[in-house]
Amino acid sequence: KILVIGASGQIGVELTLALRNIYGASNVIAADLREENDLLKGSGGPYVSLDVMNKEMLHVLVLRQNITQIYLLAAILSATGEKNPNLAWSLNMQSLLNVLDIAREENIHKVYWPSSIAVFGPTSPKQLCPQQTIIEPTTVYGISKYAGEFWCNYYFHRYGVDVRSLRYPGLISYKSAPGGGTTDYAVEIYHDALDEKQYECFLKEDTYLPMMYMPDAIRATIELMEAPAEKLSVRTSYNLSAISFSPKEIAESIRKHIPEFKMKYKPDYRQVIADSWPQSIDDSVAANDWSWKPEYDLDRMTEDMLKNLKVQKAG
Ligand code: VAH
Repeated sequence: KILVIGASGQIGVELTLALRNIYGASNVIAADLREENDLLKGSGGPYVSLDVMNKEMLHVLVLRQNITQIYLLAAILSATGEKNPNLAWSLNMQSLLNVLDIAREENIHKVYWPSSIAVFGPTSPKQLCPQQTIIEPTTVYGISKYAGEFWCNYYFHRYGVDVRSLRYPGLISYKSAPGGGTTDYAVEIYHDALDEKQYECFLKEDTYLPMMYMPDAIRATIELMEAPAEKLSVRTSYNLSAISFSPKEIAESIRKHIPEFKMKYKPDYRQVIADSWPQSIDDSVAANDWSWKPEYDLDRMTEDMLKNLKVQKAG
């Protein structure tokens, strides 16, 4: 059985739905502290209330439900993390340590845990940032993700826990709302384009960031988890890349569908976070090790986002 922790979050909803399509709804247990997301209800699989910080409760759940794979998606993201540094550090780190230790004790076959391009800091190369380079994170979220990568590497090499990880770019989705990230503007903008035909952006118009459409991110996750272990040369976390764009460019992409769409810019505290990250990522190691290749570019994503959001908003 597969356990998805953080199943009601932006990635969790989509990953749970994808895993249920592959392995059968009853074999994928969705767990979260929050109440069950409506889309998950519709997919018909089991849902449990779980606080991942309660290690004993998690351990009992793993034993009772015969869990063989764990996807840990619970985390506090970059923007929220800067408002609650201690909570972000303790949740992001302790949840991972709880899962890794239980995986070691119970011989869980596979563990997935996402990292982020947020591990990179101002001293990392801005263009085509490599898999291995100077990495000095300046957000609590980035610090916790980078530290977590080393714990994954440690548990793999010391205890043989098959834990795998991807450094996701900013993820854009319509099925689930993002939660407290610096890249959330790229989701909000589509909703406002349809609802208001205008958007007030909290980043400057030329702020380039590495981004990815959720279907690509979900496929990358499944492909990594299904790759033969011997092909994986990275046990910290793989760079992953798809598209890089600025608020100005995504606005232009939207205008191909909504010509009267207007943008306003009101940068806030998230500008400093965005400026500390690379503008584009080199993911050639993922391409070499497990044949990673993105499928969505900006215009294809915009077309799909607007089409699906229109249907959703029509109710
Ligand atoms: C965030 N969406 O903004 C996340 C992601 C690269 C950004 O890690 O914090």
